[in-house]
Amino acid sequence: MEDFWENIYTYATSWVKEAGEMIKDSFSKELLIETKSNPNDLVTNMDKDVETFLYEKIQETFPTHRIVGEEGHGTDVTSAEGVLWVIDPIDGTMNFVHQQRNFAISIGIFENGVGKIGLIYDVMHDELYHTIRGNGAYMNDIKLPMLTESPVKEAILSLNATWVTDNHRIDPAVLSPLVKDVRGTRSYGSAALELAYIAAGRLDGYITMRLAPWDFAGGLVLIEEVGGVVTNVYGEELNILEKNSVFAGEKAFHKEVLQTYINKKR
Ligand code: 2AM
Ligand code: CA
Ligand code: CA
Ligand code: CA
Repeated sequence: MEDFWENIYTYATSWVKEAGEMIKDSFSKELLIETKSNPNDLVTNMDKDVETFLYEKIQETFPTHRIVGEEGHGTDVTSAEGVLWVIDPIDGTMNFVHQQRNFAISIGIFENGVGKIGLIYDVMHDELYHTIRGNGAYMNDIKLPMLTESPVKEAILSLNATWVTDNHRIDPAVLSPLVKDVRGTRSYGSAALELAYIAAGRLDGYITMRLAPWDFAGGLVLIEEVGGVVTNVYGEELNILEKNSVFAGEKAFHKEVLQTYINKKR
């Protein structure tokens, strides 16, 4: 069984690196930028090209595997049975377009809904966060230690300012006391990188009210491998085929936040 996942992992990492090169090469060419659900929801030709590249490689090499991607592949996938790849070709497209950094390629590979491989590639820093379930998590060659307890008052929380201003997904009064009590807040604009940073111990938690499976699939496997927790914002298990709120974090921090801040206000 080990060899089975190692083989998939070896292909996946080489394709992700190759895709990273495609993205870097694209900076010298003209980028086509379009909008999706609203004027701030961007997509480029590179998002589509990278997804197609990965899709074709997986199809060719592992014809029985199923693939879900942000840019249109796998809209017919309704069950997590078998081996399922959940792909975000560029996570943080706004950063990609405006900053040419702070974006990532994210892949989570699941077997019957259980996370087996997590890959998040920070292309511009050439930092690959990777894990095969049960074998430890790494950033490039550096093994990531198990997460250590972080009380709220010493924690760094990642969240988008939207969730403590008027919005239609959560009462700002729920999260604003938490924002006041933590040591600091950050917002990087790439859910995948925010999740990778939790796995690397650089952030203690990340809260967002709406993510798609491809935003959290790779990060979920990485965080679980270092003893962290990934649920929805109310502490409930995530479904790998559905959009959800996401609350990822170090275990003690996650528990304290649910008990003291979120569940009290429900
Ligand atoms: P994306 O860049 O792949 O679209 C930005 O805060 C984070 O939220 C990114 O990880 C972004 O992923 C994700 N996101 C999810 N849905 C979004 C949407 N409708 N518009 C912009 N960003 C979205
Ligand atoms: Ca997008
Ligand atoms: Ca995304
Ligand atoms: Ca994306």
